[in-house]
Amino acid sequence: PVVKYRKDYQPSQYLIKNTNLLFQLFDDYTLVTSELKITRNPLDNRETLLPIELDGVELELVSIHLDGQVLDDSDYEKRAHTLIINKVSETFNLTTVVKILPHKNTSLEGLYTSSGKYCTQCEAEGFRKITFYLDRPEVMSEFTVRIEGDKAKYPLLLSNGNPVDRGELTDGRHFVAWHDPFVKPSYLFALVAGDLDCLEDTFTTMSGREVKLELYVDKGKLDQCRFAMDSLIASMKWDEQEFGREYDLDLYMIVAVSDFNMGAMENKGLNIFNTKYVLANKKTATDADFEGVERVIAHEYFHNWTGNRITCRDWFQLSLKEGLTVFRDQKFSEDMQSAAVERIDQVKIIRAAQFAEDSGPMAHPIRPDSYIEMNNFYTVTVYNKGAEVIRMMHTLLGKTGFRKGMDLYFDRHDGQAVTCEDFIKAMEDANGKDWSLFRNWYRQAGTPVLKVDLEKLADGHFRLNCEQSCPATPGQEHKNPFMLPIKVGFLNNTGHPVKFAETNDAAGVDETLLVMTETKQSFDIYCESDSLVPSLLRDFSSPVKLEYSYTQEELASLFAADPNPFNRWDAGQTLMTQMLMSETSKLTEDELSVVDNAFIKILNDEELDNALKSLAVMVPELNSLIGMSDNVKLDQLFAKHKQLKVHLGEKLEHTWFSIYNTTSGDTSGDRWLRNTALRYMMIANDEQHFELAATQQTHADNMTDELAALQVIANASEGYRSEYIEQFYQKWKEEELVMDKWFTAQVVNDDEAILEHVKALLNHEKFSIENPNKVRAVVGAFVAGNTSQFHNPTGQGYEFLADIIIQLNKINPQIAAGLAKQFNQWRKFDSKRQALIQEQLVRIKSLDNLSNDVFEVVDKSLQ
Ligand code: DPP
Ligand code: ZN
Repeated sequence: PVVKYRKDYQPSQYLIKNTNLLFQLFDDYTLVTSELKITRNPLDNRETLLPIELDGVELELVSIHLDGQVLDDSDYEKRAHTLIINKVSETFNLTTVVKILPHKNTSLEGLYTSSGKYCTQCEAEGFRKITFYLDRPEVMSEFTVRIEGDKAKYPLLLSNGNPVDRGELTDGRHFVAWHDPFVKPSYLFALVAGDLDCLEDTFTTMSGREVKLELYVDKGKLDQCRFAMDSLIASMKWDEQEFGREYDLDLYMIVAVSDFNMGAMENKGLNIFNTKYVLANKKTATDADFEGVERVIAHEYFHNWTGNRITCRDWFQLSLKEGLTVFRDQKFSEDMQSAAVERIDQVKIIRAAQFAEDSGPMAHPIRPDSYIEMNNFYTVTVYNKGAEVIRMMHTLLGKTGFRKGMDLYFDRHDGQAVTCEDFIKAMEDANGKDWSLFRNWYRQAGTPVLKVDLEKLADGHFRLNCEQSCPATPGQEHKNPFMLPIKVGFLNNTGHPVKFAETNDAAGVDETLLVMTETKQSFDIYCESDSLVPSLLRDFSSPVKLEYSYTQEELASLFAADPNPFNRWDAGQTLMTQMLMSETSKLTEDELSVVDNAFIKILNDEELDNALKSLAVMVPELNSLIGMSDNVKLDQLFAKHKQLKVHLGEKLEHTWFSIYNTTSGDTSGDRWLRNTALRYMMIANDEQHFELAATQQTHADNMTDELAALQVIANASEGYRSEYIEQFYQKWKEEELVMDKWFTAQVVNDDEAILEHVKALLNHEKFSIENPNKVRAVVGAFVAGNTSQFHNPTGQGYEFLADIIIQLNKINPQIAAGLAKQFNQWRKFDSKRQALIQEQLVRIKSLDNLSNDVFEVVDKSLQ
């Protein structure tokens, strides 16, 4: 496998002005004819014209013409992944015909079929599985596409842009031609052919243009589309209001397909979506599903400006569009839902998954320096930490300054393929800043540790001493300091928020933003109070690990009264984390009562909304605890984690019961709290409360409640399970997405025997190893969601995962590699588990025909 380095970047010597494609879809194969108008890149300053190397993978070359002349065998060379044409001029036309096999394509990259329809996925480097091309994002071309296929089977033939021609052919075939007036890189190309239902609507843009909106789904699913359409309309409006960005084509299409590696894809004018992020109605989708749909619809729509109009120069710059677009979808969700709840969800992802990645063998900066397989770098670091970095800019500049920077970025770079550096520069220039230091966020991997203490210098005068450091990561021993925005406030010794000042004579404020730019820095605080409890890093203002030696009482007082809802939640999490991760093998009675007292206060707080209450009374997830630390005693952690949950269930059983019976269930917050109560009640006594859960499952009029009940039932003691699991199955077996939930509910049971059940599910008629959603629902959910059984000391969980990775390596390398990353944390565990995981990694690495995707992950893990 070849490693590609960011430092080796050179502009492409050639560009493709026009791309003219003909797709002829036949039952067993597809013919792709491509006519490319190629010119020399004006940015190229090499002395000689080199042979042109086109990318192409798994293509059968049928014919090749250069400027209308057939090419001799000696004029070109076809290798495994490239087609090299030796003698070309400054401008020329190249025509190739290739044969491809979409029906056999299980990698779900390039052109493939999914339940009877054709669709594409080209990002990052899938277009080379369709035709020979300069498959790199800086090559932006004007596309014309003609699709021919059987009219009865494929009445719909879609591609990017606007339809410009259509007509009948012989043998029951027809064609449609498309033209996309916007130049685009190949990764944004899309094609769909099928027989689908369509929900139509329109949107009038801020300048008064009418845009047609079309949402295509499998037949019979129209009643699950309204929410996605409304989310699209809301996103279009929001981007106009918040960023002044208007949609640019007259048509916006979304097609939902069941077999999809990612969540969705932002192809110009023709988004292709995983059904999971389109289909939703109250009966089939949970409240969390609705939020997911709204977020992903918005994300792909926002890419039209941040990604499509302005794209990436090369794939090392992926965070340019992804970090920024995640940040934009986060802001959108904060405006649509509760800002605090959204922020908590965002930070949970950072702590559980991104901190884990940052401390493992695949740690990389948000702008990576090298990769073997680009697909491995669609990571929580590039996406979610990338979004945190953009958020810090927003925090430092404020909403107005950030908007100025965005406006300048759009003005300067519309229609271009640019770099992360161009984005930072626009932010700097628009605001007159020098952000040399800020760039370390783009260069350095690893999670910074921020250590803070509070010193009392005199009555009314305190000092916050801050020190930052960042652990070594692969290839980066020494780290320079980061620029850290630190939002702070204070409580006094009676647990009330107090005003304070940064200088002796300034007026008091409730909150301030400290900006740290050095390794060590101190900040003076003036406040008339005997003692202070600092509320640090409010809203998680920098993506760091905070260390402050809070006492349990201090944390309890922040948990009870911090006016910043994020920090209030976080204080509870920190309180429980400290106890769970301490050296002791059991929690003491004192510790347990600190938590249950704190919970009672939260649950009785009439000001706090139910969604925040539910979040506050959740014990930190095992993944998050593992992700945050470098060294984990798993058995001890599992035991204490269980002890805490059982204690909270039992001790507060009456409270849970009364919440369950008095909370209405009309809003998502209500349902959440009620189902949280049900979960704790079942932990306390599943025999006694079983009837409640069974009744809820049977009579629920919405999937949130129905699934919550199924989940607790599937987790109850043996003997209770099958009847209700079967009932759910019979009711929902025709709804694929509901079946995914049904599978997942069954794999998280903390029972030794669960692995056998998981294996049996792989043979279930509704399971398919070729469908990524199903793999995620069973295997992904077991590995990531059943932490204690995945890490069963026998090693059987590890062997199981390795078996699946080996099987998927051939079928779908991208999904296989994603699963292989689940082994990446192995060096944090005890030596026995380390040996067991290492054995599996070695077994995978020794495979013949190991894909680049999986190789890169296991090789780095073993280094
Ligand atoms: N479709 C993926 C996303 O939107 C990759 N661009 O993040
Ligand atoms: Zn994206």
